[in-house]
Amino acid sequence: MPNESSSKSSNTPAALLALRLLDVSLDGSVVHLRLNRPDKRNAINDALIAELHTAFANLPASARAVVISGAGAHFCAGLDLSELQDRSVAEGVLHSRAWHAAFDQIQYGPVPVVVALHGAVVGGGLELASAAHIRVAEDNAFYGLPEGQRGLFVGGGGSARVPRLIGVARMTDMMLTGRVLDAAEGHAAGISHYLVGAGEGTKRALELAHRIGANAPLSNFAVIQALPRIADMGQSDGLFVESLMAAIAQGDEAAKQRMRDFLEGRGAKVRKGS
Ligand code: 1HE
Repeated sequence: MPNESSSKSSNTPAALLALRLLDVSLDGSVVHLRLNRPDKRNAINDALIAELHTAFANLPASARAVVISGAGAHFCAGLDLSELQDRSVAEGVLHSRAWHAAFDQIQYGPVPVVVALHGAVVGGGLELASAAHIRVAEDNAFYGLPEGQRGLFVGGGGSARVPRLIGVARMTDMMLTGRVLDAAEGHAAGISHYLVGAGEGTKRALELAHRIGANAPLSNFAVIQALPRIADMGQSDGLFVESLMAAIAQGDEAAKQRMRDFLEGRGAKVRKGS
């Protein structure tokens, strides 16, 4: 369960305390990062991308999971359009690569990431959400890819990650027509794993993060690092890597202890509805 008192404790690394556009709090072993530019609807400028990168490169050793949420009425309005105007083609490529580097830190960082979505989850905001491992959406969330309307293309990993959630055909429709999915449509399409009431997203995300954080760290590592890579491989290669990963995970003392716990009646049973 989440701790009653979230805090910036003395365990918070100095690099995280220095962040300005990300509000950082520790909830026990869960690090909560809140996008904190509500007056700009949490639009992602260069500074915020750099802070996301810094945050994920400097998680405390005690971290078992991360929650990302957004301050104000919207999760994220995507790319900060005010920074785009004077960029050359070469600068544009490097800008996109900086987003890739930051979001790769999220997807392939040390611990699972749960994102709490509400209001606008658009453009780069949807790209950010798709880099997380678990998505909780409030029923006021909506999803759009207005890049087509703005004369842009996705540049934050969206063309690689979003089709893996909703398929190339749905993403094509969103980008060509500007179609906006509401929370229920986004849930049915595969964007969110959990759909909750307004104002309940962060609480549910923290609960899930604590539940995830209670797993053996090596199992979580295998799920976030090995599973997506195996899914991208041919079957024969994938099965070989699966065998290696399975043997590594089950050889770990944490796994052995958990198996003993179950066999000696201390482990939780698998129950419907859990
Ligand atoms: C912004 C941005 C932004 C708001 N960049 N400043 N993203 C978009 O095309 C989405 C553009 N934004 C919107 O459609 C709306 O702002 C929202 C639906 C998100 C929210 O609407 P609302 O009525 O609550 O807020 P607002 O009045 O539109 O905006 C409040 C302020 O935030 C205002 O600034 P102000 O100085 O006049 O108060 C807006 O200009 C500012 N703001 N969104 C800059 N995006 C790696 S490639 C990724 C490519 C993309 O992400 S393209 C999609 C960009």
